[in-house]
Amino acid sequence: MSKLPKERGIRELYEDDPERADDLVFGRKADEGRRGFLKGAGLATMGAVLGAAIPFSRNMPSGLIPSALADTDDKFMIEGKDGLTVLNDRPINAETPPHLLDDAVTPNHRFFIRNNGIMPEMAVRQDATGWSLQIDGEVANPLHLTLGDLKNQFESVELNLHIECGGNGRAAFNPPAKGNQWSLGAVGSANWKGVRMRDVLKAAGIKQSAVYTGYYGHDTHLSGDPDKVVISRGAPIWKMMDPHTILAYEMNGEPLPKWHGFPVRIVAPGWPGSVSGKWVKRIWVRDQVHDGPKMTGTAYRVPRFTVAPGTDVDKTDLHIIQAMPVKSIITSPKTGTGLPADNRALEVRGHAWAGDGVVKRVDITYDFGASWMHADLDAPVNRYAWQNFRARIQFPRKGYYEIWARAVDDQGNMQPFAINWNGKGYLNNTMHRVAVTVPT
Ligand SMILES: Nc1nc2c(c(=O)[nH]1)N[C@H]1C(S)=C(S)[C@@H](COP(=O)(O)O)O[C@H]1N2
Ligand SMILES: [Mo]
Repeated sequence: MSKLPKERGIRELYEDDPERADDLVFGRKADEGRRGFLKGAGLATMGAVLGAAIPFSRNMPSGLIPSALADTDDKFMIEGKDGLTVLNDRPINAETPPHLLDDAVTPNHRFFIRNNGIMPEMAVRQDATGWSLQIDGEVANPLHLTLGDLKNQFESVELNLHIECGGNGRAAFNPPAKGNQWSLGAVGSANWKGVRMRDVLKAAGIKQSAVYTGYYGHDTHLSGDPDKVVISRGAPIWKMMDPHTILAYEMNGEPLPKWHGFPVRIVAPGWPGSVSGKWVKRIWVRDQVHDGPKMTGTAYRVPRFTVAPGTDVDKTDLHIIQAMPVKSIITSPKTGTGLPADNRALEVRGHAWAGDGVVKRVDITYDFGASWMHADLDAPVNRYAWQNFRARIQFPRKGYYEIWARAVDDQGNMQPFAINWNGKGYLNNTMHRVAVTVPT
């Protein structure tokens, strides 16, 4: 029986060669030109995407991406999500178009998904029976905590915290960087409820020798090899001891959705999203920098100095990304908006965030940077919440405009015009620009 290539998704497959894709997914009988049953890896992937079986898969037209997976905008449907752009379906990676990130608090159905492997069954079933969190390594009393223990033995906190994928903005790299071609929407700021990581580490009797953590999750490797770890990253102890780094079990008042790490995930706000381990089962307290998959080599590392685009940088000249840089997005208007006749007034809205820092100012221009105005910027509702901004523009005459936004953090760092290039496509915090036409 033919099988789906292990590390490619249905979408990519259908784009390359629809006939072959159909064959692989449905096992079509070449002689009859008819499909067999949807089975194997194809079925599993579709099940994961749709959250349901497809009873009449035999009758689906061949040579097309199964229509149930694609809406009119050529976007796959993901259970519990609305309007996300799917970049890959194996593993599932989906981002939110900026105009759908307009809410002050990102709702669950609009929060981006970045999976590196296959979601654990426990998350799909939303059943935490048998789940526990192990804390071991450089601790005096290793712990095994059930969800009940976490909720009962530690003080709960609810915080609005932003998470941005380290590769958000990668699509703009030139020369291009391999990996998910995120444009702007691998970011969100939700209300997370959980317990402080530091309280849990203290309860485990964290030792003087502790310098770093490493998480392990319940997700499984795309290869199907149960011994292969998908991703295991961490952060220095000082970041883990920050009161805003939490073990979350709720997202916007609901149990963590399956996509976001049910039953428990780390939220280490302001750092690459990859530090915020999902479906977490173990936290290993280390006496050295953690060396799990995606901690070493070139992963989540950038050159210590700026390099010309395309430069091959020696691994010894790379360092691990810590805080993400200052950034903003314009969530209204949607790019391409045309104002109605006889109206030249427009409200611009968006969000800004700044890694471990605070955004001090957001500037807006609608004349290609010749002049800038200060947006009205809210203080964060708590540290590490993104900050909302708005500005009122009165366009002087009809024409085509671009609105650009740039944020400045409390250290005086400002968003750049151009990408500070690195080989893996990380940390693109260039200014977001949206187009607007004023007809009269
Ligand atoms: N166990 C596990 N944790 C993980 C990942 C993963 O694949 N497996 N992806 C990481 C990456 S790269 C990012 S950007 C965030 C994305 O979180 P989200 O899917 O809830 O938006 O989760 C991180 N935590
Ligand atoms: Mo990420």
